[in-house]
Amino acid sequence: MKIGIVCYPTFGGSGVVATELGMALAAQGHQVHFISYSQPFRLDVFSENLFYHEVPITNYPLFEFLPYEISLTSKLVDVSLHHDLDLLHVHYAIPHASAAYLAKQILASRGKKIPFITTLHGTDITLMGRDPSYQPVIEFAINESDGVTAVSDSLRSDTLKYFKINREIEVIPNFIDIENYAKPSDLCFKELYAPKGEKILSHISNFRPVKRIEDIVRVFKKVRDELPAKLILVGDGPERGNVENLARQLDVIKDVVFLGKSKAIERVLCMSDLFFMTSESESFGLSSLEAMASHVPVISTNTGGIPEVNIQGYSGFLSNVGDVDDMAKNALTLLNDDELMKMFRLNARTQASKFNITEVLPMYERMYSRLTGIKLD
Ligand code: GMT
Repeated sequence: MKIGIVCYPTFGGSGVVATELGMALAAQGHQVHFISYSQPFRLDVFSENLFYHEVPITNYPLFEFLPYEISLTSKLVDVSLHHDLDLLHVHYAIPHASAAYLAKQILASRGKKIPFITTLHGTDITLMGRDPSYQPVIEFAINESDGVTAVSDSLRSDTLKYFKINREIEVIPNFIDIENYAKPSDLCFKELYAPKGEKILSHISNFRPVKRIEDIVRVFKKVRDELPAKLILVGDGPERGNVENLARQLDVIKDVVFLGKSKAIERVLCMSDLFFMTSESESFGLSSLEAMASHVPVISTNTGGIPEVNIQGYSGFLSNVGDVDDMAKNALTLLNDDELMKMFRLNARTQASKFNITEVLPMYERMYSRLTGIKLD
């Protein structure tokens, strides 16, 4: 099958999922064409089945705002025609679903029929999509998609709650390739960041306010008051300054490491004792799944789709949003009990294996086959 994948190329879960999905499809023999405004950061185009097409954005003095959606639509038309694509799969509804809808109409006028799938990831529904300046377009584009998927039951319910949806939404969860997270912990070089055997706590995100990273710093302060510990923060974004200031105010800055948009995710997780996800809203929480695959228990909030991934008292602990006392208590319960920690580490890996790519990829392939009429081998 020839599949066009549209995604954001930046440091965020939807782009990661789209990229990993495309690379896995290519490994299965499908031809995959990524279409984005810059190369997705996890995309390693070294396969005869993988292609990348950049959306050129042309400026003109009249435009105060660049018409990205038009450039994207034109690119979708161009790639679909010239590479004879069978299907478009867009990740994150804004503005990808409406661009795909328009591209489909333009292609039909040129005699090419092509279905498109929209995968909803989270803030395209729960935050941005609900904004009145986007809502009617998103609702229309979801209803006009040939297939719609949501990454958790929670996101599916939110979509039905916030929009008038007259079609089916299939839940296809996010996934990981568990083999990529299989390193034994003695190869983690933990002493680089914890030379005195300190516990390593970590977090990975795009540092948006919805992640409530300041809560992590507050929890870290409470933990570090009790035992030697380091906090490793991966990613960057609008909250970085506030997080750094708070770490200074609470006098923990010397034990907080900001790694920026590092690609060394597996290495950080490999050396971590606990992973934090303190979000106010989270449709799935891909980075906590990556942590669990690396045998790292997760201290999280209980919002959105997180409880579908992190299981209370098994792979980690869940608290109400903002309850830093409970999160610190839970973190210390695990950090102070080696036997319990050992059990949670194994449980985390077992729970993550339910989301292995071998389980999830066939769900997408079956949907592609149904919509295109192309039989799978
Ligand atoms: O806000 C983010 O974390 C980025 C955002 C995205 O679009 O990349 O993440 C959303 O999609 C991820 C992949 O499906 C999910 O794992 C995240 O939970 C979701 N973020 C939110 O719902 C806040």
